[in-house]
Amino acid sequence: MSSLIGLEAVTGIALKFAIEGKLTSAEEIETGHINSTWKVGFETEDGEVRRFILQRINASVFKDPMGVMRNVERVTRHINERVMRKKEDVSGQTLALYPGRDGRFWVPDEADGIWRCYNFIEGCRTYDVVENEGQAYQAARAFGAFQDLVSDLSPELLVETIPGFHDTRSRYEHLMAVVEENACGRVAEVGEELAFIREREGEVDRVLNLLGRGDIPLRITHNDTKINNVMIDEASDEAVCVIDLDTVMPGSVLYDFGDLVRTAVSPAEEDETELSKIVVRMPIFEALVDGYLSSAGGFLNDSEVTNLAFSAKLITLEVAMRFLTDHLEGDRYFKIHHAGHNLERCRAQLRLVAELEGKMGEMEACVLDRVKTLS
Ligand code: ADP
Ligand code: GN1
Ligand code: MG
Repeated sequence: MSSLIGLEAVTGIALKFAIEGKLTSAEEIETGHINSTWKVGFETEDGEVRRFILQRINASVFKDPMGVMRNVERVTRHINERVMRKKEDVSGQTLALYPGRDGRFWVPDEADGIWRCYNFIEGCRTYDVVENEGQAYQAARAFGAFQDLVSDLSPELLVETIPGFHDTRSRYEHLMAVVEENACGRVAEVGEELAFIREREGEVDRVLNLLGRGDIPLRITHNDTKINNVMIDEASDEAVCVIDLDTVMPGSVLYDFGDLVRTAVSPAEEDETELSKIVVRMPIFEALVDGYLSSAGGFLNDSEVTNLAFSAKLITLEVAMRFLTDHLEGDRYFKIHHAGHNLERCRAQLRLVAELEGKMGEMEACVLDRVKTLS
């Protein structure tokens, strides 16, 4: 479902950014579930076409859009400085904000929305489903490298853009409260899903307890590492750049690794309705572990490593709970493309949880095996 923002409004916003040339194209990108994202093209007088991303921050998800912008400014500046100093980025493409004509990195619209402009990462695309092990390795390497790049950024400089974002216990309790309320009368149809989630209640505290005891540290993490948040070079399959930085804030690396597994390991889409298509591809899992350890292996502690496989199950359960909550609350958070979409997404995630449980022993053995080859 495309957003209600029209071409005319986007054109008006585009002209408020300090971009040289004439706007020649504007096309909405509909892969993300949260923001309104447009690809725009500008042509200079000598015929050069440059592309940009214009994005309207979803203000009902991000209650403090200015805080989000401050975080994104800090993170992109920090990464660009580090990459320049160390020449860590082989491709030369990193995410950068473009200023508005008034010098600020955001532009307001008439409905009090906040827009920003990024460089378009050229020659790349995102995938909703990973096609091969090379892509999996590359994506995991890129998210590990991202964690490394922001590891020296002071946590006090970043606001928590969505409080309790990966507080799995709160996510569980909130779902139970929403079930109790049954505001849209949809609870009767989700008995099986609720029973499945309730059976796993004990597991929602595991990473929170590890954090609470100090067994695993709070680090600056991406927090939304789904596979379509990394740009992959179309020709070489190399991961070029991590995007979607709105949730970069202190967290656990486990949620980052887990969410990448959730979105990469199965050959089926996140909203697959033919549940038998949802399976765990072990060669892809191995590639994710290898790629992640290649860039993050140097800083992870033992407890983080031991829980990598489990993290995939935990975050998949968490995301399933979030989709179900949104379905029961009347689809207010995630963009949906048809009625019942969030329930379909929830069911697909729960099937993936079951598949991950079936492979947990194998996945844990794989992590241990790969770690040994590192040392
Ligand atoms: P959302 O928060 O809604 O997921 P994203 O920031 O992930 O928004 O953007 C949605 C999609 O737009 C991405 O999956 C990607 O395909 C595309 N996109 C976003 N930023 C860029 C960029 N700088 N260059 C090229 N494509 C981008
Ligand atoms: C959203 O923004 P996007 O589409 O990359 C969501 C993630 C969920 C994901 C599920 C800010 O990610 O947390 O895991 O959908 N982002 C936010 O697909 O809530
Ligand atoms: Mg995204």
